[in-house]
Amino acid sequence: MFHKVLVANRGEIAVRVIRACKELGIATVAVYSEADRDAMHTRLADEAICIGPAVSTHSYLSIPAIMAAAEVTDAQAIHPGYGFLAENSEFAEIVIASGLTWIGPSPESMRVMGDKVKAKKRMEQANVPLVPGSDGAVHSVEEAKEVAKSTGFPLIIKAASGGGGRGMKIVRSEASLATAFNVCQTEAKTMFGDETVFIEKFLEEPRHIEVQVMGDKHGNLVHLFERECSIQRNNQKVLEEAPSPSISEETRQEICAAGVAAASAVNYEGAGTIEFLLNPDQSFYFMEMNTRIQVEHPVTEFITGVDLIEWQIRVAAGEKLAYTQEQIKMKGHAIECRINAEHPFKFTPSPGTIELYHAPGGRSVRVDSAVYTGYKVPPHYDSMIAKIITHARDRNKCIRRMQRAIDELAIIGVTTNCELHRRLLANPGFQKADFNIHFLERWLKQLSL
Ligand code: MV4
Repeated sequence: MFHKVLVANRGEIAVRVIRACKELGIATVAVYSEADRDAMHTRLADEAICIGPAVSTHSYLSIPAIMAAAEVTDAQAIHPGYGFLAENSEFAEIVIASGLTWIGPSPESMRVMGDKVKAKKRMEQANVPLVPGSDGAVHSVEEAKEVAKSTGFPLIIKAASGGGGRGMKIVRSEASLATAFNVCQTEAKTMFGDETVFIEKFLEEPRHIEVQVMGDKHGNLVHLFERECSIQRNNQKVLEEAPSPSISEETRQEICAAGVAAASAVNYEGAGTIEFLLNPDQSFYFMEMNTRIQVEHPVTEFITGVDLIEWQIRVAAGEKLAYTQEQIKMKGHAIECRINAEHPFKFTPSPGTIELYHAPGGRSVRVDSAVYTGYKVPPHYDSMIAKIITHARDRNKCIRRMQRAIDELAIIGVTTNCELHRRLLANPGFQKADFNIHFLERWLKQLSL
């Protein structure tokens, strides 16, 4: 097992990784920007190295600065968390080439899944269901018109190097295809340095279901069931839950098996998530794979009892999974609400000093956060300041527990989106689980707040 791990991240996920390391008896190194001198991760770690100014490109995204910090502290391994460099295969290569252990999948797995055209090719070979569309990349408007003959309209043009909603264009008619295709190619070139695009039939009313997997270095790979992530706005998740209230037990078996097949096809090691689109008729299709731990991992931890960060570290150290697929059972229901320092309905960021912070407590309420009374929420990073996760025997009890927890949460000094969560949790459509990826945006439009 490692004796020292460097956490190449900040905020709540850095605190989460530091906690897991401490419980494993591993010393920790935090890296922080000048804006995070007083941040919780900086204080909790055994050692803390300032790696640069507030701006991420010169701190949390600076590979030389992070590698220098690992060297001066003699860290054996690096945990990238999520965001920043977590899915940067060059960073993973450099970590490994420097003789350290990368706490994550192989750079090869990251590269394949990071290129959505290569990923779909690999999925096709593994018989993972794909949205009908182009056979690989589409290089011209003429080719796009050919594909449109089979997909029909609406279709969606996606950047191969995109993901998470970036570099996508929905096309509803032949007349707008040429312009959309050219814009998508140009934007892809600008945003990702790669103009490769592909086309899929656009699914109008899908849900977003994702399957958690964990693989070790000995060929063992298991799933830890699915999460429902349809409650989102502009591709920003707001509330997630496990298990999904929208799928049948039969679909659960099928979609989790598809997740395992997808991960096996890239010899996946560590924690990963396969994202699917689920149609109202329960047909589902591969969307993309995230080769990192995700923000919403705690809902899976609550229903399975598995500590995913602990197992990321153990697996990276060469340990075998302690669980067979049969031994992984799900129990009850879990919900996570992302608490952001932002206006609840305008979504404008609200940085500033937290004059008072009081977290909820009680049975089966977990708060993952890096804030405290007196903490200054910096404007430089994303606005999420806490995650409240609740667990209960069934979904209705879990909703009530979350409502109680949100009511107990006290944050004075910055505006938060607690009111959005309060209204969402009380919304009949949400309570009946009658929603898909458009639910929140449609409901907010109705509220016209
Ligand atoms: C789609 C789709 C409908 N049909 N692909 C959004 C981000 C990236 N994961 C891909 N996304 C979508 N791909 C087809 N063929 C709808 C979306 C989509 C979406 C997916 C999941 C969760 C939220 C979303 C918000 C907007 C669009």
